[in-house]
Amino acid sequence: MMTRLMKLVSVALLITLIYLIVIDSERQISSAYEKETIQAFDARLQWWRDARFGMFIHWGPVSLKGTEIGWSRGKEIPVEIYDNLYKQFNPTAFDASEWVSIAKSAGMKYMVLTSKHHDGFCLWDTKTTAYNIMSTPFKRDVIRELSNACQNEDLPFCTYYSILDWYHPDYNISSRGGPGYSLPAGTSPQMDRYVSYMKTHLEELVMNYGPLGVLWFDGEWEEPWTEERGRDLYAYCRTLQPDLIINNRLDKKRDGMEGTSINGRQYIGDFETPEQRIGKFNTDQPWESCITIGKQWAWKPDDELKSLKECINILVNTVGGDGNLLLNVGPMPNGEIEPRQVERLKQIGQWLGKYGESIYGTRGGPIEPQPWGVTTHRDNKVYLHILQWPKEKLMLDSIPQNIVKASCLTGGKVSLSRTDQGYEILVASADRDPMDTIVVLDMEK
Ligand code: JFZ
Repeated sequence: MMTRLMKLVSVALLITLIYLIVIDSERQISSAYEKETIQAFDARLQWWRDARFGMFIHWGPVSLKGTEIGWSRGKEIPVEIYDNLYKQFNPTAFDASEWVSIAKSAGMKYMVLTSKHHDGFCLWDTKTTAYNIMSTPFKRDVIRELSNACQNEDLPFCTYYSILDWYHPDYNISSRGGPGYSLPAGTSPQMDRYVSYMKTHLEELVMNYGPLGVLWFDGEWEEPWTEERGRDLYAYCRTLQPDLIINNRLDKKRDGMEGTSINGRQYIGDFETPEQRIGKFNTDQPWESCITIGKQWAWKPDDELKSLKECINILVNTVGGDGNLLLNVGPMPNGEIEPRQVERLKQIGQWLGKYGESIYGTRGGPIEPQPWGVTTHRDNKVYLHILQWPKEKLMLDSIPQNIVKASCLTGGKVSLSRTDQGYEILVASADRDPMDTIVVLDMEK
């Protein structure tokens, strides 16, 4: 006969089991907003995953110096000089619709602009601080103009926001400061007060300039930021706009520049953020690599640009790994994007104009990245992006279905033969594209 204790224990076990099954079908993080079914999560991220390619923009008064945004404060540029650059910031050639049309000509499907970087300067008309664009000789609300231009052109407008703020006296880094940091005399930092300052910013950005596509947080790694604060801020932002997409940089668990989360699915935020590198193949967790077109995030005179081939290589390898690419440009102090960069972006856009069907709306795989290249797929089509032809034959041994037809998107003929080891693919050397030979396979299903 079962004792009462045994009954109690088995009921408890049953409840735990039911709980595990129910909870397991949700993205398990914590607050009400984070408990979302996988279906709802996928639906919310769909436009962004389909987009695959966006423009990142790092801009501010620091472009006057041509040094790195945020990081050069107190390093290459003394704090007193850095913090007064805004008084000369007058980018009269800024034209929001021009930036939008440059992004479009590059084939980019969304735009992420720094509204506030680590230096604390606000690119919009905020009521919270005078340290903003309206105090410059320019006196035009850049975020307003750009969000309007994006809306007019159906390009989702998104914004980057730095949690850490080396300018604001309430941001508590008395323990280990940023570059050149010293607390202003007589101030006593107060993190709770700083968080409400941030929340006002986010409310302004979402409610006055939204709906936003993505809120791209950064600067979570310093001591004053905690996981609890991250969780609270995530819920706060989703309350402002329920379908907002938020990156993983308000959690404390980011694994450095890899940008992945130490606990897999258990992180606050919707996607992972590898930085200056292509993320690893991952079809479970959404991810986005952010990579500069040159070497610096903010504008640098004569910065060394990536070649067209490098850019295409990065884009293709990213999408083949099932990620998005956020390619960064840093506009000049006069408000224009540098012509060399515009030229490169147009070349990327021309390539996408011809071969975009193998990128947009696809997912990475089914074959994981190989020494010869990567694969993408949509419906019953698989795209082989052959970046580096193997010396011998190109063998596909892990294609799960029968191939009905093979053609070459980049021109020329494909010969396909079936052997005991799998399918063999051949494109004559004259028909190979040095940038990327794209073979389209029509699959049975
Ligand atoms: C961060 C920013 O610091 C950088 O300026 C840029 O905005 C990028 C997209 O994101 O990059 C980092 C963050 C942390 C470190 C290095 C670069 N770090 O801790 O070494």
